[in-house]
Amino acid sequence: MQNILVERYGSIAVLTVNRPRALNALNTETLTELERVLIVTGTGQKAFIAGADIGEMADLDAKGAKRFAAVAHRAFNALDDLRVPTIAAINGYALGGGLELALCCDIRLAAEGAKVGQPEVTLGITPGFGGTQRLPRVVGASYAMQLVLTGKPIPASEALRIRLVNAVYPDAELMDKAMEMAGQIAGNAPIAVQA
Ligand code: DAK
Repeated sequence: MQNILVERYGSIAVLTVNRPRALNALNTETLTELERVLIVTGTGQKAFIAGADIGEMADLDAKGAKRFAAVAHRAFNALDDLRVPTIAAINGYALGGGLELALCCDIRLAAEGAKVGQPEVTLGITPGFGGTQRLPRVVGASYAMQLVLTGKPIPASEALRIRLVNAVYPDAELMDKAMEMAGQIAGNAPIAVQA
């Protein structure tokens, strides 16, 4: 596994999406590597995940697009269904498929410098990895419509205001805060937490 790094700290696992060259964009290889984790984050200061890999998508025919979406849906549903609590530590851009992946996590924490959005419409496509369903469940139909229809990303402060993220921290503190929360959860009775 090169595109996904997994580090374990006792009972906490941190999954880092690791394609800094492409701002951690999700290609088929990365989607296939997605595993079971507690904290999900991206390599570097700039991006959590900048979206599905636009370069890979550009060459897809209809069958290929269907396959690409199926790989993503399998990976994202597995994350969503995970019985282990999951925290997205949004350390930078979470756009398109990146925000959709964060939406599969139970809890979203963001760095001050992060920007989140569903810019697919600006590319002439719609969110394809579950955002049309999961986003309105979190922020309500109206804000979901705004994000999906304008395609305009919003800063972390605005994401907090509409409760898309639970908390915003200075960039350098995000991982410590995520680890602290993960530690609190991991310290609780596992069966109760799973239930
Ligand atoms: N895919 C691939 N490469 C990406 C990328 C992406 N999503 N985002 C960034 N990169 C690459 C850039 O191409 C650049 O590579 P080089 O040119 O250096 O080789 C490198 O990362 C650095 O990016 P920038 O030079 O652009 O950095 P900036 O700071 O200037 O800008 C940015 C950062 C995040 C604002 C910008 O990179 C950007 O706008 N990126 C694209 C964001 C985006 O549009 N994401 C959503 C993608 S669509 C489906 C339906 C829909 C979908 C999938 C399937 N089905 C029904 C099948 C769509 C899903 C999406 O996620």
